[in-house]
Amino acid sequence: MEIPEGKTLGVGMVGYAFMGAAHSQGWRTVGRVFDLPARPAMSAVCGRDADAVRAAADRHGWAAAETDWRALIARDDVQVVDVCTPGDSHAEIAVAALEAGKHVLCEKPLANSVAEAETMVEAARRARERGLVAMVGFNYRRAPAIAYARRMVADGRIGVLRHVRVTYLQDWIVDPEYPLVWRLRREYAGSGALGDLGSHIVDLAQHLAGERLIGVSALTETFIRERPLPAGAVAGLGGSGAGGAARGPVTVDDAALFTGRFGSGAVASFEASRFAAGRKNSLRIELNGDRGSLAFDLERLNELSFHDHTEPAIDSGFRRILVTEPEHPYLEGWWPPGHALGYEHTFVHQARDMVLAIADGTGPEPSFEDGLQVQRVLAAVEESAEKNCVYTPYPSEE
Ligand code: SOE
Repeated sequence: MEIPEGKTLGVGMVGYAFMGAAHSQGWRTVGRVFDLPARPAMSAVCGRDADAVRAAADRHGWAAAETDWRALIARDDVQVVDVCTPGDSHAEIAVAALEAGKHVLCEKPLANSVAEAETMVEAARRARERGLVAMVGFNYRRAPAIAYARRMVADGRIGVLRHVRVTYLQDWIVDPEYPLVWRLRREYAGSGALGDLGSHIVDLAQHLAGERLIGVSALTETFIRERPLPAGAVAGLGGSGAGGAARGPVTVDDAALFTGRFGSGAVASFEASRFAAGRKNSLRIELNGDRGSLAFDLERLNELSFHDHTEPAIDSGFRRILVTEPEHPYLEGWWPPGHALGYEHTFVHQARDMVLAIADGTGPEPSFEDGLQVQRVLAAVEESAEKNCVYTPYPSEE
């Protein structure tokens, strides 16, 4: 796609809550840090509440505010539509934007069902013929240490992969009186910890392994089945916002645990939970191969732990790689070595990769196709959990 006159790329964002704020940070910063073929312009943000969206526009640096996403898509100063709404509206907005000739960045998980994700992939395929880019926002791929780990695995530094072990743990709904927000309702979120956290770790596991899962076996649990309906706006994850007297059913999982198998024969284990007291946003991944191991912990996201199993055992062990050198992925634009990055920078890198994909016309990564594949894994996990194939260790009583 040709970059428009004046080398700016107008962005319009739908949704402005937590993810909208994170994406805004990315769009606002990216042109100052990286040399790009076009500088994103934050043209307009959209939300249903006129006062709230105007306030969000002012706070996050958007030039205009819209209350109808169709109007946002139709704007001449919008070439990229960034979808940061709950999952139930991803498909409708993304497909409409692609059909209107706009590039699309869509928050994860791509959709709330495989069927919706398939529709989005088909729209992206048609749009691609017109030079349009459709990318799904698995931002953790853009932590420099994860990108570097990917390179190390691809370069054979850990050899033949045997294990991937991933956990993504939060604790913002441990309190049974925490209100029934949209993330706890299937009609808005599609699933619970599984889609919200599990989608990230399925994507990361497959991205780092360089291959796809071919089978899963799962169990899910909803610990608290009824919660108070929110009495007003609820701010942030586990943030303020009281529940009222009325209660409603929680219709998603609180935790999802599953194992998986890759085509190569490597095996993986996954745990996604919102009930891990004390774990705020703890994402850990470890890969074991026949030549070594790699481990990443989001709470120490500028580091990788690397064990080289080819070294003499007497000296070997895990050592820390500080991923802050200019040669490390994404680091060329940032601070001198040792000056650490954080969560928000993954969104700056995401914006960078989106602009580069648009400019050089390459297929974006992760694509809507990748998002659909993750969606298929999530659906397989749900199906396995529903079938509940459990063997008891106790002899059955006749
Ligand atoms: C909520 O669990 C959430 O905001 C996820 O939706 C994000 O994808 C993750 O980055 C942080 O936690």
